[in-house]
Amino acid sequence: MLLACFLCGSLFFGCKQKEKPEFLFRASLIVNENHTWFQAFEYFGQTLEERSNGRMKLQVYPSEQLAKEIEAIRLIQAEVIDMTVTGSMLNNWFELAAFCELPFFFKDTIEARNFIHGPIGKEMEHQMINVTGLRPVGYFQRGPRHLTSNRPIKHPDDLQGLIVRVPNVPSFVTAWSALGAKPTPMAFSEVFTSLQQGTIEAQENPFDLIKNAGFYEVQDYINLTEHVISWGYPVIGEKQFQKLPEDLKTIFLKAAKDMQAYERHLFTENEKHIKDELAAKGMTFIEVNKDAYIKKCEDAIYSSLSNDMKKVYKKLKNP
Ligand code: CS2
Repeated sequence: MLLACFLCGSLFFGCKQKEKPEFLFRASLIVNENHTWFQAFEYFGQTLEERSNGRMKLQVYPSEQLAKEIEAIRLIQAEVIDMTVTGSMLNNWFELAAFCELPFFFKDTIEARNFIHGPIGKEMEHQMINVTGLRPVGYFQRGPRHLTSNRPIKHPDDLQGLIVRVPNVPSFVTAWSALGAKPTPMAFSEVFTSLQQGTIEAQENPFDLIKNAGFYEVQDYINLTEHVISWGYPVIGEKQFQKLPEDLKTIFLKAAKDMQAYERHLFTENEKHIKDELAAKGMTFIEVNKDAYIKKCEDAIYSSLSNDMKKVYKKLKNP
């Protein structure tokens, strides 16, 4: 082995070059190795390497090991790392990103998809590149977000004062405050321990993340609030992307397209049994009074928007 490396390194320069890629990307994800995003990124890495003959490689870091979501965005901007999956967190940089996860806004994934492919979705992608320096290279559809807790919460009146962890996204804080809870922004990787220690009492996420992070060990109920229909964008730093020669750019974008299709397949398959799996882990599902939830927070969400955003909101609600 040593001899082989020696020969390879000193005699056959080409062989050594193959080991060290021209472009090594590092991706930071919030999820662990069992999640569809991680598996899709691994697949993406293999595809990049194969199709570029080893000129491009990808290292994928799970569970916020490399950085929390908001730090990952900053590290990509600083060119320290290269990729992540993000969405509404970008609301901390530009307003339009709030639509990625605006509570009780999209009714279903069809509405969400029309938005993504429509003019405002395109404008959002444009702003992602120009304002935040992150280039979206596809999107991952997500399941609806639900509230988990240790007591049933059918009606917003049941959640008075409940300490609910939310991602660090302004519209979540607005919505959960209006509903009567105490929203606490926190990084995803800190949620499990905080639930265990009781510093927070509840959290909200789609079924896949509830399972992936093992929240069933510390939460008994899933209140079927479906309060957010959303998606996430796999992104690469724009500066990093622009450093690629044209042939590698083409390979990169095509591989990203294939990753999106692969993830959609994994996601669709997973959604078929995820609810049963969570039930088998001991979680109880609670039907909620969704109208009461909507009524209690929609005015607050609308009022928190800027005038420009209010116009977009109205236009999307009444096309
Ligand atoms: C996740 C995030 O932290 C969480 O709860 O579900 O992906 C969240 O949706 C985002 O911050 C999106 O940018």
